[in-house]
Formats: sequence, structure tokens, C-alpha cells
Amino acid sequence: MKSLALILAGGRGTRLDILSKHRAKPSVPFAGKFRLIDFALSNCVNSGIFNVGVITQYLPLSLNKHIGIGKPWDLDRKMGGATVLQPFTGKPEAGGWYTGTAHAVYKNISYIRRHNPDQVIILSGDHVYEMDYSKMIDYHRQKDAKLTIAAQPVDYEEASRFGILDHDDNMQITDFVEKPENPPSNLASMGIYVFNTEELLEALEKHCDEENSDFGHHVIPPIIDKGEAFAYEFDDYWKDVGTLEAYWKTNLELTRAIPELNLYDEDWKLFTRSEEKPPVKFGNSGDAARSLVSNGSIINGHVENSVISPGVYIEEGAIVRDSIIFNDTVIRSNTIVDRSIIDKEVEIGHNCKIGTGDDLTPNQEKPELMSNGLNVIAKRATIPDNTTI
Ligand code: ADQ
Ligand code: ADP
Repeated sequence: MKSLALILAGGRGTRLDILSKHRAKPSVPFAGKFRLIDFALSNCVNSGIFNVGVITQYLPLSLNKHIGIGKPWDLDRKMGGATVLQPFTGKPEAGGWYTGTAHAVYKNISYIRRHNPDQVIILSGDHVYEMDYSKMIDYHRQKDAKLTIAAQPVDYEEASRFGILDHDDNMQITDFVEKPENPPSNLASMGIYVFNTEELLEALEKHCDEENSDFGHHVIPPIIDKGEAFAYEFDDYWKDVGTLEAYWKTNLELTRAIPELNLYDEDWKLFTRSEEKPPVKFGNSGDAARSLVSNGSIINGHVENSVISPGVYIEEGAIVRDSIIFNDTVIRSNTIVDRSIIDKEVEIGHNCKIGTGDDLTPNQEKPELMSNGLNVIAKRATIPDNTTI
């Protein structure tokens, strides 16, 4: 049985603000040395799926560079492997762009046909989770389904940003509504679909065009109405880090003694492309507690409850707390960075206060209080000495 994975990696991810201003959301760094798309790519190879198409559109440059020919994931193969499907080059107003998730797949039908798989698994490039897709595909076949949708309960307050579904005792989906204002339940579609290829192609031909372009709104409901779709409940860790707060929290949770997501699992490795960098170096007065610190960093200040990406330089007397610092950022002496996300190659001068300033009380117990307290600094910004933000 042959499976083809398609990773949707073209959306804008506007709620991640300036982190996704110059890169597609799946390309946003995560946990220091990874990018979000590493989860979907690694899940594919760990599940034995070696035919993977990555559908790009919005700002694909860093994604292209990251994936390359797929070597870090063992996807650089003569037959199959990873293919970054390039977006249409036309301008949006010229109608050349994908207008939605289903339209993006529709426009790549010839790629699907060329592979001639038995089933196609459609994934998002921006979810944080470890999942064995082969189990879901086995389930799909056992159920003799045309479409299987992975599902998981979410918090009620969040339910309206997901597709919400209901099923009968046999797990056949009886109701589905995309992003309802008043969610009837909290069982959410994870946006992970296994389709029989024939059914997918037929549904796209029938129900998808430039206006009707979305899986959740246009393509999935008619299949559910025919009684051919099943739900696959997945009860392990899964996060759609759609907002800055969710992104910040999901990263910092990894600093716990035993986080829910285990990046150290030898049986389910998370692969990435990374540069060769020297080991982390701590100076005389440098230390880090409850933190992830990546290669090539030099820490001469104090780091606490933070995620530090490769090549970060923190000078003496600086304090970094409850923060995520991206690659090659420099934090000069006696500067305090608190509850912040600092993008790549930022230079923060001496004696600055970024974040809550003098109030250094850790706020882990009440994360809801930080909704206005998170600072984000854009890539390559320079913050002059003595700045308070
Ligand atoms: P959303 O995640 O809100 O909901 P959407 O924004 O359409 O759906 O994006 C899904 C994936 O497709 C993302 O990875 C995005 O980057 C990508 N994408 C979006 N537009 C694209 C385009 N034009 N070209 C290429 N890629 C594109 C979906 C489902 C919900 C479900 C949630 C779960 O619609 O039903 O509950 O996922 O997170
Ligand atoms: P990211 O910040 O997502 O890690 P990369 O460093 O991977 O981005 O850069 C992606 C590509 O875009 C690279 O080829 C890089 O040279 C190019 N690039 C990034 N920023 C700029 C810029 N400001 N001007 C020109 N090219 C850039």
C-alpha cells in the first residue's frame, strides 16, 4: 500500500505577528534548533512515509533553504523523497495563487497522479506533535473509510478556531462544522486527513475551485454527508501554536523537568537541518537554569526558564528570563530581557530593559496574566543602549 504525504506549508500565520512576517509559519523556529515543519517531516519518515510533497506559497524562501533536497530527514531519494512544490509565480490579483488549502492541493493534482498512491495524507506544516501516521492509515483501511480525520478535544474557549465534529459509536462522522461561532462540542479536527486517492481527486474535481477552496468549508462536508468519513481520536500531545502566547508557552513548557513533549526520544527522533557550531560555552559568571541552550552560544550572563537558539551571545550581568531568543542574537552587558521573544540577529545594547523591566517575578503559575506582557522584537533589529521597552 503506497502513501503520499502532502504538507500544507503555505499559509500566512498572521497571528504569529512579526515572527511570520518574513517567513512562512512552518519555517518559524521552535525549541532552539528546530523549525515547526520538522515535526510533520520527521513524523513522515518515522512513520515510514518517504514520499512527501511540501506545498508552499507565502514567503517560501527560508522553507526552501531549510528543506533543500530533504537530506536531514533521509528524504533525498531518487524515487520519491521530499519535493518542495513551488508556488505559482503569478500575483494574487492575476488569480495564479492558491486561494485555500484544497485549492493548493487541487493545483498539484498532476504531482499526486504521478505518484499514484493508494492514499494521500494531508498535513499542516505548523503543528507541534509526534504521531505515527501509519497507525492512522491502518485504521482508515480497517474502517474502509474514504476519508479519515484525526480529532482531539480542545479547550472550549479555543474551539471556535477549529473544525468541530461529532461521530457515532462506530466513529463515523455525523456532523462537521468549520470554525463555528458557537461550537456544539469541543472535539476538534486536527487538520490531518487520510483520503483514498480516488475519493480525493473526485472531491476536488467536484467541489473545489478558486472560490470554494478550503477543505474544511467546501471539500470535507459533502464527503461527510455521504457517510464515508471517520474520526480517528488521537490522545497524545498535539499543539497548533496559532498565537504568540501559545507559541511562547509551548516552547517554555519544554524547560520543565518532564515536559509532555519528549524531544529526547531515541525511538522518535526529530530531525532538522542545522549548522555545525561549537559547543555552548559558559563564562565565569555565566549560568543557565531550567533552559534549553543550543550549540554555538556563549553565555556570560544569567539565563532562566528560557530557550536559547544557536549562536546567541549573552554578556556579563545580562539576565534573560522567561524568554525565547532566536539564532545569532547578541544581548550586551547588564541588560534584562524578560518574557520576550527576540527574533534572529537582533542586537540589544547595554543596560536595556526589555519586557517587564524591574518586575522580575516569574509568572508561570498564571500564564493568562501575560496576555499583554509579551514583547516581540523583529529580525535584525538594533536596540540602542539604555532602552526600556
Ligand atoms: P486552520 O489551521 O485555520 O484550520 P488553514 O489556515 O486553512 O486552516 O491552514 C491549514 C494549513 O494549510 C496550514 O499549515 C497553512 O499554513 C496551510 N495553508 C493555508 N493556506 C494555504 C495555501 N493557500 N497554500 C498552501 N498552504 C496553505 C485547519 C482546518 C480545521 C482544523 C485546524 C486544525 O481547516 O478544521 O481544526 O486546521 O489546526
Ligand atoms: P529565517 O529567518 O527564516 O531563518 P533564513 O536565514 O533561512 O531565514 O533566510 C532565508 C533566505 O532569505 C536566505 O536565502 C537568506 O539569504 C534570505 N534573506 C533573509 N533575510 C533577508 C533580507 N533581509 N534580505 C535579503 N535576503 C534575505
